Formats: sequence, C-alpha cells, structure tokens
Amino acid sequence: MRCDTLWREARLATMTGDGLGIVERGLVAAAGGIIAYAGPAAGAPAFDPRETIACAGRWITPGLIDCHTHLIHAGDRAREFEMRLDGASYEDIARAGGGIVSTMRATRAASEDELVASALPRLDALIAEGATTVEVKSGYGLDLDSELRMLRAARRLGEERPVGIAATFLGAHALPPEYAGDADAYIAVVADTMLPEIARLGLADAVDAFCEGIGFTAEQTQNVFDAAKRAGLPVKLHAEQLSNQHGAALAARYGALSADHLEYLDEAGVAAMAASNTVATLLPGAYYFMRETKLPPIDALRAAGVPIALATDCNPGTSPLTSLLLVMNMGATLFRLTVAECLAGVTRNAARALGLEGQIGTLEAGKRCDLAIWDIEHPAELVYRMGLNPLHARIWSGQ
Ligand code: DI6
Ligand code: FE
Repeated sequence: MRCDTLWREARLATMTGDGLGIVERGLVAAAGGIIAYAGPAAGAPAFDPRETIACAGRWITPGLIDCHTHLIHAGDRAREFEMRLDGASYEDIARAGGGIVSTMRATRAASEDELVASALPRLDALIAEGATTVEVKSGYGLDLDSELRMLRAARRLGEERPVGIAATFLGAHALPPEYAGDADAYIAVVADTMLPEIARLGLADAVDAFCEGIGFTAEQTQNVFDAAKRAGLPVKLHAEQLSNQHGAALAARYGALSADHLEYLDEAGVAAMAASNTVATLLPGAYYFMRETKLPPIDALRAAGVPIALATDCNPGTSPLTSLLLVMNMGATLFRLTVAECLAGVTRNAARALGLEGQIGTLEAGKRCDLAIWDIEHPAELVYRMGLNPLHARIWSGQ
C-alpha cells in the first residue's frame, strides 16, 4: 500500500478505547495528511512509503490538544498578581475596574497584527510541547469590532503556524464599562448583533459565556445560547468556577460540548452533564493560580462516566500558563487524576470538548495525522515530570 510517511519501531499510546491503548511494537502510516494505519507492526499492511522514519523505540501519542485558552489578548496582569500577593482578591480587583476589563482596554487598543504577534510566543510554547490543536476564545474585545479583530487574529494563528485552531466567541465574558448597570442590554447586543454577524462571517466554531456571580446570570447565558442555536453553533460554558450558578446543568440542556472549571459543580449538575454527554473540562492552572481549595467533584464525574478534559485556560488574569505537560502534572497532583485520565484529557476528551472527536484526539486510521513523538520510557513520565520537555518531534497533518 502506498503512503507518504511510515514511522516504525515506535511504541504507541493510541488513546483509543478507555485507557492508553498501548502498542509495544507499533507503526504509524500517513497518506495525504491522514493516518492510514496506527497499530501493531505485526499484521500491518505492507506499506510502500516515500519516507520511512525509524523511531528507535520512542513513544508516539496523538498530538496534544488545548481545548480552552484565551491565547489572544494584549498586555499582561503581572501588577494585579502582585496586588493579590498583597491580599487583594480577584473579585476586589475586578470590581475596582481591573481584571478582565483591564485586558479589554489593552486588547481594544491593539491592532490585529499586534494581537497575533503577542499571542505567537504563547502558541509556540504550546507547540514546543507537542500541541497540534488549540482552542482560542475571544472575549477581551467586548464590542463587535474588537471581538471580530480577536477572532480574525485567532484564525491567523493557524496560518502563521502548522496547528489547528478552534475559535470560540466569548462575547459574554465580562460587562464592558459602557454598559455598566445594564448587563441585559449588553447581552442583547451579544445575542442579536455580534453573534449573528460572527456566525455569518464564519469566524467562530463555538460560543461560550462566563456564567458567574461576577459574570453573567443563568438567564443571560440562556439568551446567548438561544442565539447560538439560531446560528447553528455549538455551545460551551465557563461554569461553577467561583460559585454554583447551576450553569453546567443549563449548558447540558443545550447539549453543550463542554462545561469548564466546575469546582462548585453539584450532583445534579454532574447528572445533567452525564445525560447530555457534555465533557467536563477541568482547568487546574486556574485552580492553582487562584489558590482555590474547593476541588471539582472528580469522583462523582468519574462515577457518572462524564468524560474529563484538561486545558491550560491560558489567560492573563487567572491562569498565565502555556504548558500542557504541567497541566497534566497538576491534574494528577491537585485533582488526583490517573496517568491515563491526564493523557485522555489532553487528547481524546479534549477533541470531544471541541466536537472534533471524528478528526483528531486518537491514533486511528482516518484521523488527521497529528503526532507527538517523545523521548521517554513510559507515558507516565509525561505526567510525572515538572519542567522537562521530552518532545522529540511533532507532526501536524502528516508533516
Ligand atoms: N474565567 C477565567 O478563569 C478567565 N475567564 C473566565 O471567564 C479569567 C479571565 C481574566 O481574568 O482575564
Ligand atoms: Fe477561561
């Protein structure tokens, strides 16, 4: 069988099935950027590759997927970090006009080129550790022009680098100051003006909102979700990060791809997510950076069979993190996830959280040939180490 590239003498963690999908003597064949075969060398079709790469026993996993980031934003919030070290809370800073709104000001003032240029080092850090697909949210523009500019910048990241970009419209992230005291009016603009225009231009793959005491109410979130439904876009939600607003259950009622954060999720929310096959995207970087102590209900999620994804939540306020390897380590140390759960969280289940499970997330024939090739002796090392990057090579779309 003809193919473009054959990776042989590899050990595979295919991430198919429920666990790691380990193949000790494996090979991967790619044709036209798609996996033609991934599995045991014994019994594989006879390939006639244009190029053969001997992996010398290295491990191949699917390329990693970061399914929740705010990668596009201008400026940083290191000064606010210092204020928090002095005792100010995230909510105090937000109410005093800092927080998300301070990043909004910087983002509104930045050109599309500047947004792209400032995001590239963060994207490159993810890529350097084997990321092949990255979700990027808007939500620091908070007016139509600035949200459009953020989403165009997000799409451009995918032209500047060999990486898949999934763009999410997060107009309902924070209340811009010009709507102070009238969140309903802002939500009407998000739902009736911004979202239809963004959908018409094809600039978003999904719609998200921040349902929270310092964000938007469940009812306002519902208005945004109704607009997403009218536009034919799937939804996801920042839910139960700082308090229980029953956002995850609301998201589940809309068949959400994922509900994210979930520290304050209750049993009813877990059941609702299980019933709608909504992925629980846990963000241990935000949990760590905010010094949160309330753990997401991991055992309940597991018992209910809710798929768990892990992501960086890379953002300037609560998770200035650009390492999926560290995310896996935090998932294990802070949330007691297993090695298999951590790896599934940044591959198979992260793909589901983006609605891309048919295209990426496992090593299987028919999926895009996105590979991470590692200099390790066992996949547990990817979760165990802190600050060492054992990536040997990264393949995106067969290249
Ligand atoms: N939850 C978060 O953790 C981030 N956004 C959100 O809705 C925080 C964003 C920021 O502080 O800039
Ligand atoms: Fe977030």
